[in-house]
Amino acid sequence: MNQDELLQQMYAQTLVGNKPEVVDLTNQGLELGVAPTTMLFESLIPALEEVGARFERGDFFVPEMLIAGRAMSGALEILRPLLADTGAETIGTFLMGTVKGDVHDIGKNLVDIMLEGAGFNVVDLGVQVAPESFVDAIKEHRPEVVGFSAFLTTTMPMFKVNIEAIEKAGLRDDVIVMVGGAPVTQEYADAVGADGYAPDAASATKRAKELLDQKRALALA
Ligand code: B1M
Repeated sequence: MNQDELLQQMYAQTLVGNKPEVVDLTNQGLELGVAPTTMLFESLIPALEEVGARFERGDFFVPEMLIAGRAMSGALEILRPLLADTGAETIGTFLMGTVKGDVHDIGKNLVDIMLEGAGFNVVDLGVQVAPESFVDAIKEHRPEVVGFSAFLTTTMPMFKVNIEAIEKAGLRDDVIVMVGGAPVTQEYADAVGADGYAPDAASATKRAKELLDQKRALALA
């Protein structure tokens, strides 16, 4: 099998949620020398985008989304150490979580991987994270950046609730707040008072570093 055939099969098997086959293809891809990022951006992510499109059209239902998500997660488990291990020095702590009411975590996990690759120490609180859990974790881990992920229009309002909880705890000036997730926009991030937004994992990492550099430069001034 050549690289193109492998990527096509990986796309097709992710689409139908065949986790064992996707895991097998991921390992085969590595043996063939296919770059982890190629598998991610040319096969796995496009497959999940198509799953979402089919769900919107009513051709797929929740179980299909669920198994496709599991297939993608199976591949990510294998690719994670390869994507995250760049040997970068630790530049700060990033506290991450999917907001209360929301169970989507694949996109968040991908952001974690890229942040780790860029040198962040990532503390991930998982999914359905309540505002008070974010506050407790800020007190415990003293992160430079806190990130909220939301993937539903119905859970995006939790950004504001979380920010208000952090303000109420007197911690707002201590942290940079970043938000993201499929339905989130820069306008929405501005409206809820977040410091930063990014549409995908690579730009989230870039934006987090920019914001951290700005904050550190201001502290020195
Ligand atoms: Co759900 N789901 N889902 N789902 N699901 C979406 C998000 C949806 C867009 C599908 C659609 O209609 N096209 C839709 C949301 C519509 C909306 O509100 N706008 C939807 C829906 C409606 C639902 C349910 C309500 C369905 C139902 O029950 N009727 C339900 C809600 C459950 C809940 O949370 N309470 C539900 C459930 C699920 C599953 C559990 C079955 C499963 C999740 C599995 C899992 O995550 N472990 C699932 C899946 C797989 C999807 C789709 C198909 C794929 C999501 C994904 O992983 N994408 C999704 C369709 C789609 O997104 N097109 C869909 C790949 C991932 C790499 O991209 O998540 O965008 P993404 O992450 C990106 C960026 O968003 C960004 O970087 C990531 C990596 O590049 N990013 C950040 C993420 N976090 C960031 C944080 C940052 C910065 C950037 O800073 C802090």
